[in-house]
Amino acid sequence: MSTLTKEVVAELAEHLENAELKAYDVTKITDDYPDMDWEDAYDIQWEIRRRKEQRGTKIIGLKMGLTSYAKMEQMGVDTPIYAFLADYFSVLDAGTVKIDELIHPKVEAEIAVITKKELSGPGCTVAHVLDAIGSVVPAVEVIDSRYENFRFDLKSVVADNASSSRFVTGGNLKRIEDVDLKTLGVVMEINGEVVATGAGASVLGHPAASVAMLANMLAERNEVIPAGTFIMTGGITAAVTVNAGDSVCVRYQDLGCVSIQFK
Ligand code: OOG
Ligand code: MG
Repeated sequence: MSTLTKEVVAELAEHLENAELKAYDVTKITDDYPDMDWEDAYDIQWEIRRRKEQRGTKIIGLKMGLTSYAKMEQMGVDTPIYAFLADYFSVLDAGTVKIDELIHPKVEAEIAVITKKELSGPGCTVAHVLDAIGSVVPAVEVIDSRYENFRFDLKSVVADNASSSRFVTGGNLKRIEDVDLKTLGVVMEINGEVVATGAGASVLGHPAASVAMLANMLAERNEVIPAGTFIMTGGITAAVTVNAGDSVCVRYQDLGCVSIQFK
């Protein structure tokens, strides 16, 4: 049940999208709308998506967030959420992100998949997902909450497109048959120093469970995951703050490295 009017949803979408596009932080929207609910929060996110598409931006994938206990603990929340990925979020492997285009970026190591069959909920399971995934690819996400000091509650962060801002994929692509998503290890290095390590199982016990949850959440809005969708399954480790001059490199077991520079 929504509680906000269409006008307020449109206003909050514009407010949060402007903060994203112009890189300034804002107070969390639940301070002004404490009674807003989940549906309101996703309505705002979908309105931001609609605004971007209307301007010609392409939506090139989906992501899950807050799917690992490390992330939930770091952010003080307990429920995974989803968001969309716009074309201009994508950065080339070994590419550079200009830090002044962002507010207070952090990086996360993630496992991404590309589906080859449509997935729909309710009732989508790990088995359905494993059957629908074509390939697995390493990804690093740059998140950049539009909220002051990265402090938010779940509804505020859902409305803010789950802090999405940039991402990079690279390394080697593998067929799902050739990867054990659960034991797949990752090592994150910043300027040559190991800052975080983890394995796929940190993501809801199995990264495919994250995709199943996405299909089931989308079903609540009568949406499906079309075949050919790129999906980031969520940060494996806690997110790490980056500064200008930092060089981030994440190594994935059998899948090579993904790197990104901040200037
Ligand atoms: C929300 C986005 C979380 C992930 O992978 O867990 C996310 C945030 O922590 O700002 O992208
Ligand atoms: Mg993420």
